[in-house]
Amino acid sequence: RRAPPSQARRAEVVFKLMDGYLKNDSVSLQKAILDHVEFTVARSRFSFDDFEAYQALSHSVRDRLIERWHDTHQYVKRKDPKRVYFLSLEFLMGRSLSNSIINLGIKDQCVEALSQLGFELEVLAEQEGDAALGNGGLARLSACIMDSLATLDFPAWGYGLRYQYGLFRQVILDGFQHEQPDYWLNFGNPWEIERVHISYPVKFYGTVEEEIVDGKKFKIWVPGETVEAVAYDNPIPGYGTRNTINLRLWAAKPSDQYDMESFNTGDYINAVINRQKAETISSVLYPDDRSYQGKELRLKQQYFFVSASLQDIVRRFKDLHTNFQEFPDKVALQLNDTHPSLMIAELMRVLVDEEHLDWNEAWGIVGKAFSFTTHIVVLEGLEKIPVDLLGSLLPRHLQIIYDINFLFVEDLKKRFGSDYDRLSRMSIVEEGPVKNVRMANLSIVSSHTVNGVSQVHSQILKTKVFKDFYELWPEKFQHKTNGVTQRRWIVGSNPGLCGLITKWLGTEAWIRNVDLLLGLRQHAANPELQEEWRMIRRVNKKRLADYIEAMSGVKVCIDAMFDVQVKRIHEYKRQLLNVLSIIHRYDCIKNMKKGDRRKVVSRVCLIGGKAAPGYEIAKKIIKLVHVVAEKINNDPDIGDLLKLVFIPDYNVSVAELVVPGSDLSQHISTAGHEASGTSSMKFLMNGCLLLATADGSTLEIIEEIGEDNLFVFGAKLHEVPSLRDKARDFEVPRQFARVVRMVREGYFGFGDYFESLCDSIEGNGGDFYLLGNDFMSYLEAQAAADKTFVDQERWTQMSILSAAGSGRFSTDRTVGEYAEKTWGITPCKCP
Ligand code: CR1
Repeated sequence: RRAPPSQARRAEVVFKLMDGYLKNDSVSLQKAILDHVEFTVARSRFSFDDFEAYQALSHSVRDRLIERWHDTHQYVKRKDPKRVYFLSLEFLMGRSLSNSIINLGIKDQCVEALSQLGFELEVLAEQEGDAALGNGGLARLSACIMDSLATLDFPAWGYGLRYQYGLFRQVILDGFQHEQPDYWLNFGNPWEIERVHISYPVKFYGTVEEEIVDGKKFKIWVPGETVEAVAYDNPIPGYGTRNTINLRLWAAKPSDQYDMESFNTGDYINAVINRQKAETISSVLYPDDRSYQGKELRLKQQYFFVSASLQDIVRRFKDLHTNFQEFPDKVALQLNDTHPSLMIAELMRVLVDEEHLDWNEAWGIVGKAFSFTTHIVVLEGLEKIPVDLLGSLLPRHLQIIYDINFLFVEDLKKRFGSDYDRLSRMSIVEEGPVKNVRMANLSIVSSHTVNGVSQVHSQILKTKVFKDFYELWPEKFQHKTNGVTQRRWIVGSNPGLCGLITKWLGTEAWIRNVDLLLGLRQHAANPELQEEWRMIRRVNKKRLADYIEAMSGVKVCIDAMFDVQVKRIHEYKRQLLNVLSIIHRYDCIKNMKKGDRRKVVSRVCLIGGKAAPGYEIAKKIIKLVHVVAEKINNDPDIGDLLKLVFIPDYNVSVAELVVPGSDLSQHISTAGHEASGTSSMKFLMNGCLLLATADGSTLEIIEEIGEDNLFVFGAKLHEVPSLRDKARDFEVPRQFARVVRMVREGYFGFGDYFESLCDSIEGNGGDFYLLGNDFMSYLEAQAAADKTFVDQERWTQMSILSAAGSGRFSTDRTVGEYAEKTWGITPCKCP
């Protein structure tokens, strides 16, 4: 074989052939699209449909992303700054085409290139399926954070899992939720790059033995099973910058060493089938966003993710460094909730068992590398792993966790003596009939910082959930209020509003510097802006109304107030409270004299969201929405005064349609239960008014835009415990009792089926989420919203002030704070 050409010789050839970067004018794009139709999609240039055009366009865009992505890598590698690794088991990316085109700044050119070929960008964008590799808030936050990290030029990587099945599709049959698999890769995914050469073995099971190296004893883990983790890279472009970072997702493949034994028995076919089982590790996303307790496959996913990511990170570090003391100067490891927290034990194992550092040295490095964010408010939500399960799957890690805990508890004893209650609360290992590892305790003990996702959430962590830890290490506790990216949530999903904002601010700079939105405040009362603002909102409402009609058959009037609650279905989020108030509204209209109906403000109530497949009560709430909707929408007496529609299969791209088209959006969790909430921020940015409880990030929204500019109601955080204590003496308001009775007694049908649902808010000692308690103040807030809606000038002013005050809720601000206060990284802008 001939020797490969030298690097220099190759570079000469490459430069001769290249006439620079790919060009972004419309003719070059057109040529690229046609080339991809012919050679990538393998259809004829002279005949291809919308989907094929989408594929070809996507590949043309992807080529441009890859150039920038290569440049960014090379540049960052040369500069070798400290990088942050954002570790998350979930990323809810949604669609990529429009977002990439916007961030690359080539939208106009693409529109032009396509129009001559007879295609429309908007139509092609609809061809793309959502990448739904996550459940809800936590996962969408990860996606928004990636956009901001790229835009702000931070040297950052995202790591996650490439599930073959994303979050289930919600199909409604006869008003009931059914789950269908989301095999999202069926038609290929142009946004990922398979890196067959980047793969790592990941080990499971086996035993721990000892080896002696240079006279010293070391532990060595002899695995029972090995699978291969293969990298799939997803370039994430920044807006208004060349920087394009990487989201690396791992897929499981059988390893050459996987189960060789079964081949020796001669049953070749079954041995192959067995091997294939390795792939199940990354095959499906767990659809329950709050409990995974005790599932072996889930634990396998976590470790698979952790092990592959850390091998990759360590390899990158070792490319340029030999001394592990420098590791924390180059690497910040961000734990997105406890899901990736096994990486703590894994890093200890790598440093001690493989790199042969001594324990204390390794522990010092771990403590400087990790930071931990929790997204949970209630103690019961925290993740625990049964010791038995952990010990069998990851024997060495269990030993390490025990050792970390032993040293930690010894330390505690020195400080707190024999305060055994405290020690047992703080211990990483929970004693009891089933011994568990408390992943949050492990994360706090091992990280240099811990934070909640809103001000009040962080306060609750300090005073309740992690009180003991706060008393021990007050300096570790920080707060970082969540955000959302205005690139997707205004520029992408609401182009009309984007243009209007730019016109009135006289600059596009707000797309990178969102604080500039404050400049809208001074125009909020300007009738000219108000008029244009309303026009744009109307166009969005029309688009949403068309969608509603297409999917539900219900025709809605766009003069009505579009009142929306879209999010995962949970008792604490209180969709049930919303439905009950809709029943109340219906009941009131029915009992009104005909003449009084003229005063009623028409409403279109939209509710959407998925229920975890095993969450009975949540599923009943979905059914209730449907039966109530059926009754109201078909009541000729009601007409356009009230409509109720369930939006099925709520996901990122549905949100992009719903958010810009709604007038009022509801965020009505019982105070103290929503860690932050992020959809409220999207609605706010789009000039939608909020109807909300004083919970999570709403408190900061109130601070920012003023209480007069949204509708707030309900029990306050400090009142909740005593209200619960006094629940038995609470006299349920007549109106509340009446609507619950209507449900119970079968006014909408299915009375028996809804009995347990009614019991959950009325039964003995029930109503934990205080629906009855908040009902009257909720109705008052609803009435206030009605009253304001009639005064369109006032409403529009509030709408403008909402958008103007939304700058603080951009992930650009969130990420900037993490970079400075938690990760210690600075921008590294690719020239
Ligand atoms: C919280 O419930 C928060 C997001 C993002 C959620 C929500 O209030 O806005 O995280 N938690 O921080 C979650 O999804 C699995 O936990």
